[in-house]
Amino acid sequence: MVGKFFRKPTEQDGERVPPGQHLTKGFPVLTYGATPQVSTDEWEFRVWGLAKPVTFTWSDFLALPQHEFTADFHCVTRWSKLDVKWTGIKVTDFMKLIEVDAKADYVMEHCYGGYTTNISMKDFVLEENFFAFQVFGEPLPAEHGGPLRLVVPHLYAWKSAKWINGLEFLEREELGFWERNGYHRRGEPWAEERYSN
Ligand SMILES: Nc1nc2c(c(=O)[nH]1)N[C@H]1C(S)=C(S)[C@@H](COP(=O)(O)O)O[C@H]1N2
Ligand SMILES: [Mo]
Repeated sequence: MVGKFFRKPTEQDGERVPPGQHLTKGFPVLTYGATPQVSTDEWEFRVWGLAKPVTFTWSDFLALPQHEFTADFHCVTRWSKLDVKWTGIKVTDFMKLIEVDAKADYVMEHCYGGYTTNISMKDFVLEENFFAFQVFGEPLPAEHGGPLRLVVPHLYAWKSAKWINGLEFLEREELGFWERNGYHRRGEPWAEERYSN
């Protein structure tokens, strides 16, 4: 679909657009189901499974070092948006707050609203991954996952859980919502890991 909202990659950014993707200048909203409305007062974030169980509040998150991130965003439905500007907290900084069992090789991301998506520890615990609470200098709108979402730039955006409210650490891989419904367990855009075999 190349038209009003989509443009062909220019030569310059062409090498940043994974195969089978089109650039969009807008910022489409891709949500399965209703948009949860969660205030920062009631917001909680839980850790469980192969980790010491603990619950964090909004102020616990805001107390962590805050950074600006610029990242490209690739949806498996074939749109990509380059240079999204986010503000948030590094996954690696958050991980310093929790005690995870050495046997935990996988993580299930849990969200308000019930969405889940799975990721390996190798793909999750990276300097470039972050929890975002602002986009383009504004508080993250509810439709884009506010108050807080995960962003995992190197995988398709369905791994970037909106309204994330928990991490479940696992020894063996389990499948999240889209992964149980035919999508790839990992979802690396450059390898076009779109669907499970
Ligand atoms: N909780 C939750 N997170 C989600 C989704 C969802 O439906 N629910 N959709 C995913 C998909 S398929 C994409 S492409 C991105 C879209 O993010 P956006 O709506 O901010 O563009 O969020 C991902 N995270
Ligand atoms: Mo998506």
